[in-house]
Amino acid sequence: MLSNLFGLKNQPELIVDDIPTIPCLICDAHNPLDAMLCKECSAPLLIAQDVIAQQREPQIVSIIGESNVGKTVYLGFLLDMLAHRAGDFEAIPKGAYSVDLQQTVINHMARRTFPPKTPMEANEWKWAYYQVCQRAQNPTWVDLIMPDMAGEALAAEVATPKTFRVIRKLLSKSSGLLMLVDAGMAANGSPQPDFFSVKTLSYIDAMHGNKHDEKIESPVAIVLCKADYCPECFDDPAQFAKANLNRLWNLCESRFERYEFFASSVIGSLAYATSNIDDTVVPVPLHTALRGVLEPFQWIIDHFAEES
Ligand SMILES: Nc1nc2c(ncn2[C@@H]2O[C@H](COP(=O)(O)OP(=O)(O)O)[C@@H](O)[C@H]2O)c(=O)[nH]1
Ligand SMILES: [Mg+2]
Ligand SMILES: [Zn+2]
Repeated sequence: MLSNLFGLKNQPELIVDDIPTIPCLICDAHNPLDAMLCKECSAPLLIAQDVIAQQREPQIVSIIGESNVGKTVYLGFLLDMLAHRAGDFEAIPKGAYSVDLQQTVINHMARRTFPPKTPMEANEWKWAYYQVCQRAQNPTWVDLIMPDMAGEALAAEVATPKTFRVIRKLLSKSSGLLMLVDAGMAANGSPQPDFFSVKTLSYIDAMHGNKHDEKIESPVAIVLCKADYCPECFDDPAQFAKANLNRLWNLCESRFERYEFFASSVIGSLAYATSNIDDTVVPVPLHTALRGVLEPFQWIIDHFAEES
């Protein structure tokens, strides 16, 4: 099974021009054996070796959503919660680079600022590779590779498939998706979050190429984030989606076997100030209060478990 999945036999090394190389699990580029990150897409290479050594399939969870929806902030806090053993999870970062994203987000929020925008270039994205298990009677470890991708890159790939190869490969190899949708914008009556998420899911649907009566089985958690702007979203996220993101709700029901809506927010209270760089009004997070950050991830993990 492992060899079929990644075209690897017992040895991950491949000889290219007399030099032993290791193929990247995401983009298939050949890299020197001692490299930590892929030279093409910056994905962690350690996982290729671990997959062989530990004889288990890696579970890639991708966080997707439009630019500015809150992916970086959400992922940073999620990783930090896992590192604090929230929900009885145990999470081991594989390589110091895996801790960078979490550190950036926590440092900025401690200084009451939001982290900077994620660059569009894939080689500047921060990837996190963690081995995670929930301490139960028979704990099973899963490898989680979670890249913090730029929303613009996803939008470009969705609009013109195959322009961003890394994204396509990544999504096709993902065992679960966390799709972030801006609940605040949706509650204000903007159709943009609904259209963007419908486009993204229809891209994923087309990529799977399933027949019209076959639904997609990978779990998709739809995270209605910035729910502090519309607290009613916490009461019944699915009902909120049905009312405010109706196109998305319908597409999920028609094409996806396992999906669930969650409300999430990382903000306790916000203030507004004028930026000292360009005079625009910027939100200032006065304090963080995490709500609904772990739940979508827990749900994805539970649905992996169901599969195996
Ligand atoms: N009110 C509120 N604003 C948020 C929250 N999370 C993120 N934001 C805002 O959304 C902006 C973009 O967040 P970011 O994580 O960089 O989005 P990304 O482009 O999807 O990675 C931040 O600068 C904040 O202004 C939240 O939980 N509540
Ligand atoms: Mg980002
Ligand atoms: Zn790569």
